[in-house]
Amino acid sequence: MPLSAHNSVALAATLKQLALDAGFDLAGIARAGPTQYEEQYRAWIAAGKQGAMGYLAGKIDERLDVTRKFPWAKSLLCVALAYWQEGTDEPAEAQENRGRIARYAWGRDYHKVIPARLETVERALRSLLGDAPFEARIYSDTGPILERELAQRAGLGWVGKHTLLLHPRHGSWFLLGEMVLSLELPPDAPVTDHCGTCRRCIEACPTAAITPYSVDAVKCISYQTLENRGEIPAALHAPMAGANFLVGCDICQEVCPFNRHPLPTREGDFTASPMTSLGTSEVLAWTAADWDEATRGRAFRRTKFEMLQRNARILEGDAAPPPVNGSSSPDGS
Ligand code: B12
Ligand code: SF4
Ligand code: SF4
Repeated sequence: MPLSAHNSVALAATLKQLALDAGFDLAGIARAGPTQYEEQYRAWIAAGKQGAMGYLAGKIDERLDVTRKFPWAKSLLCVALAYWQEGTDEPAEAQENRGRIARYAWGRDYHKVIPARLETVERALRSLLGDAPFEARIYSDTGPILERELAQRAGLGWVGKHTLLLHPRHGSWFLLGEMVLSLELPPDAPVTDHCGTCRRCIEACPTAAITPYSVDAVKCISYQTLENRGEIPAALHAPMAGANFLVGCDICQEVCPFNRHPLPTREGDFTASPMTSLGTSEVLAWTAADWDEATRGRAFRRTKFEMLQRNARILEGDAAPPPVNGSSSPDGS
C-alpha cells in the first residue's frame, strides 16, 4: 500500500525507520495528551524541589499536556540517542586531583546534535508525504515537555526510581528528543516498570536526593554543579567532594543493574574528542578565555567560568565560592 497520511500503521513504521536511519538508537510513537502524574508534578513544584530552575514552575499547564500549547498535536515521535562510550575511563591514579565530567557532557552538546538529526527526519517525512500538509515541532531539552514520561509512553523504556528513562536491555545512557506531530499515528505499547525491589540508586546517591520516582533537584549534585549559579549549601560540600564530579553526576546510573551492558554510542559528535575529566588546579588557574576555549560546543558550557572554579574549589576541600547571580532555563521555556 502506498505511504499516505491515511495509512497510519505504515506511516508510523516508516517514520520510526527514518529516525533509526538518521542515527537514533530507539524510536517510538506516543499519543499526545495529558500526563498521568499531574498531582506529583505540582507537589514537587509546591515543595520547591526545582530550586532556581524557575522555568519548571512556569507554563505548567502546557508542560503537563502538549495539546494545550499545540491544539493540533495528535502524536509524538520519541527518540533516544545513546551516549555511553567505551575505553575512555581513566585509571584511578590518573584521576587524582581531577574532577569528573558526567558522561552526557563528554562530547558535542546534544542540544545541537539531536534537533539536527530530528530535522533530517522531518525533511524526509515531508518529502515522502509529498504535498500532504502536517505540523511538526522538535524538542530536545528545549521546551516545556515531560520528555521521560512521553518516551515511556512511546515504549522506549520505563521511568526508573532515579527518574531516568531506562531501556530493559540497554539501560539509561540515552538522551531524548521528540517531534510533536499533527498526524494521527498508532502509539507503541509502553514498557512496564522493571525496578522491582531494587533500591541501588537510592542507596548510592551521595546526597540522599532520590525518593522512589522523584529527585529533589536542590540536593542533586547535577543541579548544584550545572544549574546553581550562587553558593552551594555547605552541607553538600563533603558529599560533592566524595563524589568528585566537576560537572553533573552519574552515580545513580553507574550503580543501576540495567546499565551493566550499555549500548555504545555510534554518534561521532560524542566520540570525536571526549573530555572526561579536568584537573582541579588546572581549572583554578584558568582565565575566562581558557574556559571559553575548553567549553566551546560542549554541553557543560552551562557551567560558567565562575561556577566551574567554585566546583573545583569544593572538590579541593576549599569552600569559599564567590556567588554568581541569576539563573536561566536549559529547556528554553
Ligand atoms: C530539570 C531537569 C533536571 C534537573 C531535575 C532532575 C529531575 N529528576 O527532574 C537536574 C538538574 C537535577 C537534572 C539532572 C540530570 N539530568 Co536532567 N533534565 C531536566 C529536564 C529539563 C526537566 C525534567 C523535569 O521536568 N523535572 C521535574 C520533575 C518533577 O519531573 P519528573 O521527575 O519527570 O516528574 C514526573 C515524575 O514525578 C513522575 N512520577 C511521579 N510519580 C511517579 C511514579 C511512577 C511509578 C512513575 C513511573 C512516575 C512518577 O510524574 C511526573 C510527570 O511526568 C529534562 C528535559 C525535559 N524537558 O524533560 C532533563 C532530562 C531529564 N535530564 C537528563 C539528564 C541526562 C540528566 C542527568 C543524567 C545529567 C547528569 N549526568 O548530570 C542528571 C540526572 C539526575 C537524575 N537522577 O534525575 C535527560 C534524561 C535522559 C534519560 N535517559 O532519562 C533529560 C530527559 C534531557 C534529555 N533531553 O535527554 N535534570
Ligand atoms: S545525579 Fe548524583 S546526586 Fe543527583 S540523584 Fe543521581 S546520584 Fe544523586
Ligand atoms: S538502580 Fe534499581 S531502583 Fe534504581 S533505577 Fe536502576 S533498577 Fe531501578
